[in-house]
Amino acid sequence: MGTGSVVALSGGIGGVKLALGFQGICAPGALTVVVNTGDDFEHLGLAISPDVDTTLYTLAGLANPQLGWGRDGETWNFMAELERLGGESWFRLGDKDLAVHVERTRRLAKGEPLSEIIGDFARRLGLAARVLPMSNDPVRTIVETAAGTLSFQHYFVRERCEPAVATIRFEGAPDARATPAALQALERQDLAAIVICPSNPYLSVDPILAIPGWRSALQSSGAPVIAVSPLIGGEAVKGPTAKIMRELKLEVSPLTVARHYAGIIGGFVLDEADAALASRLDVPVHVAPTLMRTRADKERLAREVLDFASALHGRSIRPHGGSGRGES
Ligand code: FO1
Repeated sequence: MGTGSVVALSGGIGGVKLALGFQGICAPGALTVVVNTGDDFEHLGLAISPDVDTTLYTLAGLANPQLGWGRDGETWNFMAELERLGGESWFRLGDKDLAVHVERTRRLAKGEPLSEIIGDFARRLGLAARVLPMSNDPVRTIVETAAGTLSFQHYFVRERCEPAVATIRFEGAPDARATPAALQALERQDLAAIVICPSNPYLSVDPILAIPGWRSALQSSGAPVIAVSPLIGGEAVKGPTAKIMRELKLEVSPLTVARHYAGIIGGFVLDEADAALASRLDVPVHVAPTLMRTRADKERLAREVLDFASALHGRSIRPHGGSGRGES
């Protein structure tokens, strides 16, 4: 289809909508989705990778459309029996989903890197896109809240994001290495854009950027790095982004998000509702409808992001410190 290749950095439900748009317009093998694994945890003795699985299921057309996570047409026998036995039931694992956790846990225990396991699952689910974890090393998002220190899923699912957030940290990130295959995707000669999907910047994108190799790889890539605003008219479409920004005493505005990515991005996509803010940004801006309800919405936004990237590439606009490979 001649779009060139694309690397998308994403969390779970929000970000993967745009990844799905890219999958729809990119040639087979041209899309690499690098996924946050700060949400991963061990539960009931199983290795759970929620954002990776949400990405796999969504791109494979197998996701539960109501929940956004887990499988469509799921059954819950395991959960019901676990509850009957008095087991932990706050984190719900459907029967089909359970197979993924069991198989991932078995292969990790044998020493296989997470990226190979996920790559194999992606192939078996028939994906044309490449899905890679941000790192094969464990990184765990820890949320310091008014209710104490919480691991990510305890904060997000068990406590329903209710406790006020004071700080967020990424345990293991300083010593983690970026996934080598993901870094290689950034070196492709046909790379058209690196896209920071409209995921929660503080919970879903920051864990990726906290890994030392990622920030520098993005800064030295020859392709434009473009972030898509996760806020529309001062609110997140879904999830706690705006709530967390208020708790962190940040102005709830796409300007705050764009500034958060300063030094990395060479362009920012604002929603039409926030068009008036465009002149206040110090990176090039593209204004677009960013609400993605239908598949057509997702593919249209993906196309607009690629056109924006291509215009930036032509104008040789680089993020601060960028090297400018391949410009003519
Ligand atoms: N989210 C929930 O709100 N409740 C759940 O019980 C739940 C279970 C679950 C199981 C597997 C999985 O891959 C994801 C699951 N999620 C659940 C979603 C997930 O934990 C969060 O949406 C993400 O971590 C945030 O991106």
